[in-house]
Amino acid sequence: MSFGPPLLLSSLNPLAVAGGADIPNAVSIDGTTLSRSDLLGAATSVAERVARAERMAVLAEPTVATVLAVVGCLIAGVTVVPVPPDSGATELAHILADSGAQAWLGKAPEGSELPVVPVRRHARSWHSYPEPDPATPAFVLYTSGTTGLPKGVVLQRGAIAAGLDALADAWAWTADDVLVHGLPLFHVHGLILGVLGALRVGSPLIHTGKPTPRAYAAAKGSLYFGVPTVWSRITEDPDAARQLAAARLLVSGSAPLPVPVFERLREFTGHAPIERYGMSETMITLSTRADGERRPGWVGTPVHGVRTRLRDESGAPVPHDGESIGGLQVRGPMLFDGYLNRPDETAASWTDDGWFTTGDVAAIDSEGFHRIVGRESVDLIKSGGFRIGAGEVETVLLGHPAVAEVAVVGLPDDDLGQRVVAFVVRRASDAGTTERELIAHVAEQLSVHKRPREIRLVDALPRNAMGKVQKKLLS
Ligand code: MCA
Ligand code: AMP
Repeated sequence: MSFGPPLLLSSLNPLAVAGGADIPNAVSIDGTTLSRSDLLGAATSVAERVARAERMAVLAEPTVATVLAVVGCLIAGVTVVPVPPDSGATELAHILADSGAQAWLGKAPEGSELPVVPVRRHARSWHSYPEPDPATPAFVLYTSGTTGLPKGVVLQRGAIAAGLDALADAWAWTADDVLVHGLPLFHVHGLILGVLGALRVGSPLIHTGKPTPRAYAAAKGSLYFGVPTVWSRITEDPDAARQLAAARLLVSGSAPLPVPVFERLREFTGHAPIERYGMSETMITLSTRADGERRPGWVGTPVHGVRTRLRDESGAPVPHDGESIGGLQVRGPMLFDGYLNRPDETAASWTDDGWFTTGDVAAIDSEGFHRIVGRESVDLIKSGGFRIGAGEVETVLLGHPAVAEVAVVGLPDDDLGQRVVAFVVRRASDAGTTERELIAHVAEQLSVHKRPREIRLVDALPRNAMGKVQKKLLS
């Protein structure tokens, strides 16, 4: 049993904090700032309340309570299931049933029957917990596949530690940085990089609530995280953008950063942004480096411990010549431990010789620089950095009595990268259900970002001779 510095929370080492390594501003969120000792004391009191549990659900609003709940579980070695706070009924029921979460920690959504364990911000405990085994699952993160309901990605503590250390290396991220972002706390980006990264490295975190240009400018940090939509909106507010000139590093990820946005950011802030690539299943595997080339449209080289390769459809190697494209496969210590309760889908995502197939298509040049060309499947949509499965939205729409047929696609969008659009054929018997009603129906069942931005009512869907919908013809 080890009582060393907590693996994922090095800056919260109880001995060091008691011995003077406290800082007054470890985490600022939701209008509240916690010192390291406040955070450690309050989170350890959470740990005491959950220590005998195995898996807890956390309604991941951007609040102090969420941070304390997550940190408390990690101190106690309990697995966290972060739940999007705007989950609709179908999604919520699925996440709770599939994850086997035993209780809510902190706030619970209305109507949930699970027990609730409160998070008390002013409670304190200084109990010392042994460090759990690195193979202990830290999180089950729900993420969309091409079909069906979201899958639970199991991420172990050791994988997360390796992933965060690789980023600290690539970005020269140290305790001297002040991290700023306003991303949701139920994904790798905002939660694991954006909260645990700061607590492992020891840099203060300012969470802005929403990632607005004004809030980013006002925060005056050194290291900023954003999805491309956030960076694009910042370049549309040149006054806010100019205030980021004082930062050290601007980092973009979760979706492709359009080259014009890269160029405008450079023009207004003086910074060529760092671009990095990852997945819920792999954490971040590729990045440009603080001390290296930042090439617009390219996501850099493998981070420490990662290897990549390209394969064509028959499984044959694709040359790394910067031009040829192939399916991107990765290996590395930060990869997930499988999809919860889905051994077949887990097995299908790995090659026989142990590489994870990302589902992304890429090119690699002779220097090891990677360019992400797109996804193999049109059924995984990225909108505002959120991953949305077309099949999940289609199933919900088909559950509406007015809908006879539906095809959901991601159409190009200047602000969001892609926007969710549903092509719907209504039943002949339907008496005029509106687009708005169908959008509201999706919002009741799923998270709000999965709502189609647009419903197009059509007489028929384009199909091939086999009857399969030709999504590429929908635009
Ligand atoms: C949205 N609205 C709608 C609809 N859609 N209203 C009616 N019908 C619709 N279909 C509403 C919204 O609720 C909102 O209302 C308003 O319109 C504006 O919405 P939107 O344009 O979406 O803007 P936003 O709400 O400001 O969101 C943009 C965002 C957000 C902040 C960039 O998309 C976001 O937080 N993205 C981050 C995703 C992320 O973190 N992904 C990481 C996963 P109102 O104004 O009233 O609220 S990827 C990952 O973790 C990997 C490892 C990686 O690589 O990072
Ligand atoms: P998620 O699991 O939500 O993190 O989504 C992962 C997917 O986001 C990847 O498989 C890519 O398709 C996409 N993605 C993440 N980062 C980038 C990036 N920098 N450039 C292009 N696509 C990205």
